[in-house]
Amino acid sequence: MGDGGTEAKNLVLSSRMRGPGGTRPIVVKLGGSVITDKSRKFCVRREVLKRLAEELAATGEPLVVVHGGGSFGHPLASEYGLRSGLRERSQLIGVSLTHRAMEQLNGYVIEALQGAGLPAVAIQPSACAVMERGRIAYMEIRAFKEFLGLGLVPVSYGDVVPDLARGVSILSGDQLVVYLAQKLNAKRVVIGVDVGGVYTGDPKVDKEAKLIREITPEDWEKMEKSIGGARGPDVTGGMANKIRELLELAKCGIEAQVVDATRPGVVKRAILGEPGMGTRIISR
Ligand code: ATP
Ligand code: IP8
Repeated sequence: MGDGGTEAKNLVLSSRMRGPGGTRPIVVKLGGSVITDKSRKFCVRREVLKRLAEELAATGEPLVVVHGGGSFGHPLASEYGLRSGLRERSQLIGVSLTHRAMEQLNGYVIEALQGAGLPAVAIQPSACAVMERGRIAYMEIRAFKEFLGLGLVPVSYGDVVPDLARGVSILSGDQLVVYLAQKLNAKRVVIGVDVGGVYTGDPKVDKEAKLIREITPEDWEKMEKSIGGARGPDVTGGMANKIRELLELAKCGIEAQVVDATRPGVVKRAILGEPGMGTRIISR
């Protein structure tokens, strides 16, 4: 252990020495379609999580991890009609249950990351974000910055959060990824899903669907109609909404790659900057 006081002081000093811009992290989303079975309520894929955690740890990069709701958050948010906000008191228990389910899934993610040797720390969006009409109006991100600077791995997730106009809203992991990537000046963003990237149609339904290698804000209008939602309950709009969010990021010059996180090694390679996998969301 050594001299705790001096060690802590040194760590703080070395994080300050990285300068005002701090560490440029890579923001990684572990999709709910990957870490849970979206066709079975509350079904976590522990083996997949373990493998992904080991991949993340092997990169040695500064990371911010965000995960989606999968079969934990979405079924409850849908059951209690939380997508369009609060209309009656009977929904309040749904807010509590949805948040609790997300905390449970987050617990599995944190455990897996710790198991792989990563110093992961959960940051609860409902305690630091406020939305207005479904968009983040304010979020306190100082803890993300400070933890990153110390070499910790902040881990956040899609959540049910206060909304100034609607009572509550569902903050998707995708909107959160984009917000954090902008505020933390991310080097890049990697989005892990359970398919090979973005296709001309849902590849689970349309066997003829072709992988789209790149999407730019200019292409999007032509493509938008064919890009569908998600399989199973999903209150945040599935693949099409993911791309809409990521295009905003591309406009700020931060590239995102949507990759198949079910294939071993792909997430690690994407984090390390290997091109040519999945779909790049970019701006020319
Ligand atoms: P979560 O929101 O729980 O985190 P996720 O982000 O991992 O989940 P989804 O929102 O479920 O993923 O989106 C991935 C799903 O989108 C795929 O399983 C696929 O079936 C579906 N999909 C629909 N249209 C397309 C498309 N054009 N290209 C690729 N996948 C598509
Ligand atoms: O799965 C949604 O986050 P997403 C979170 O990233 C909840 O869209 C609470 C359903």
